[in-house]
Amino acid sequence: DYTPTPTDKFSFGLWTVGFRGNDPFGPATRPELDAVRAVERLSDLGAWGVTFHDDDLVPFGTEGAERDRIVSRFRSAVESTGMVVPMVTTNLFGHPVFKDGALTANDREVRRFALRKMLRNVELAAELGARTFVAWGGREGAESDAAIDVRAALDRYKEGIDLVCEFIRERGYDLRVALEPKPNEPRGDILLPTVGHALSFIEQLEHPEMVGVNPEVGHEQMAGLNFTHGIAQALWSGKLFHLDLNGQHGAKYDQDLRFGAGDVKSAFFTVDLLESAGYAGPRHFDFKPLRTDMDEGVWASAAGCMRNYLILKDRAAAFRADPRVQQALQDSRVSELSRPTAADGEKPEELLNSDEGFDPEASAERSMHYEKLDQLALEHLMGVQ
Ligand code: GLT
Ligand code: MN
Ligand code: MN
Ligand code: MN
Repeated sequence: DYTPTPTDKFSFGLWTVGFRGNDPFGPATRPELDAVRAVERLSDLGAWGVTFHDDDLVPFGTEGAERDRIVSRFRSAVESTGMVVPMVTTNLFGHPVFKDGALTANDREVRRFALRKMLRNVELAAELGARTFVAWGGREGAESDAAIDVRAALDRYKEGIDLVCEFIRERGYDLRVALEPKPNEPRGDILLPTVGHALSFIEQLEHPEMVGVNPEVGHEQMAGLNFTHGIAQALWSGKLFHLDLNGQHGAKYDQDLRFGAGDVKSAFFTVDLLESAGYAGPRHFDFKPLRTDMDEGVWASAAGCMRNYLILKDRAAAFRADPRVQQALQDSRVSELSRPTAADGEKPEELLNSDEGFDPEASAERSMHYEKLDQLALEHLMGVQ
């Protein structure tokens, strides 16, 4: 009946249900949400985990006893509800000090401050048992190409992530880093704009095995890309450490709709991939409840994310189990792609000289039957059996 339980591994950022509705044209429409209430409500709804930015929990600049009090109050709520903190991330974009970036700010003092903030937050992440440390560099970028030396910025980005990894290793923490790509917003252009850019960057790091990606549905779609293909390549590379599920309608501002709202056909194939590939990580939602709605809408939105995931999981399973689909997949020769192109041990020289009597004209006349296959997917998605 699509009721989530902790075994579904659904997690939410404090900043999602805590979003107060402020946008570039108007202020907050909802009051502040207490972190303990967020944990309790999410747990009641069937969520498994809660994630946060340092500043979501402990307001920027809060130190000493007050900080400790806030953290221990939160930790008690997490423990008493049986929730976990699978991921922690750092706010390196909100305070005006980060207006020109954090790890890649032109001002070196800002970069050093950003790293201290990040390293302190690594300590907190480890203290709360998190296994993934997300790094979203929303302010790492530029509006003018005259204002940034991109190659130097990538050197500094690498230096920063390398220092974080070195710190994790020296402290012996069981923590991996996940970079979150985004093409633009809030900067005109952001560094590491897509999953592909991030995967290539990771190969240049000192400890590439410690770093993966945290792709967000809407961020890839803002760039006009296929999110499902992006996470498929991350899975293929062993780099899908975490992910941000939400909804987006094509190339426009970052909508952060609840998961399933937006491109629902893409969401269907995303869930189909995650479930069939055996992705074992958190199903993390990064969305913003609409600013038109008050408290009950916040929880309807959170519940909707999980319910939509479970409905799509059910639809995807029905799609895979349907004998008509299995026949259609066979007619479309989808599994033939898993067969290597060369024969076992075959050399390119042998392939070059192989004469199989292949007739390109006859082959070109064969239909792939994808229209029928895609229609079956759509009908399962729409609930027509
Ligand atoms: C911010 C951003 C998200 C990131 C968060 C992690 S912060 O809300 O819009 O996409 O996942 O830093
Ligand atoms: Mn995100
Ligand atoms: Mn987003
Ligand atoms: Mn966001």
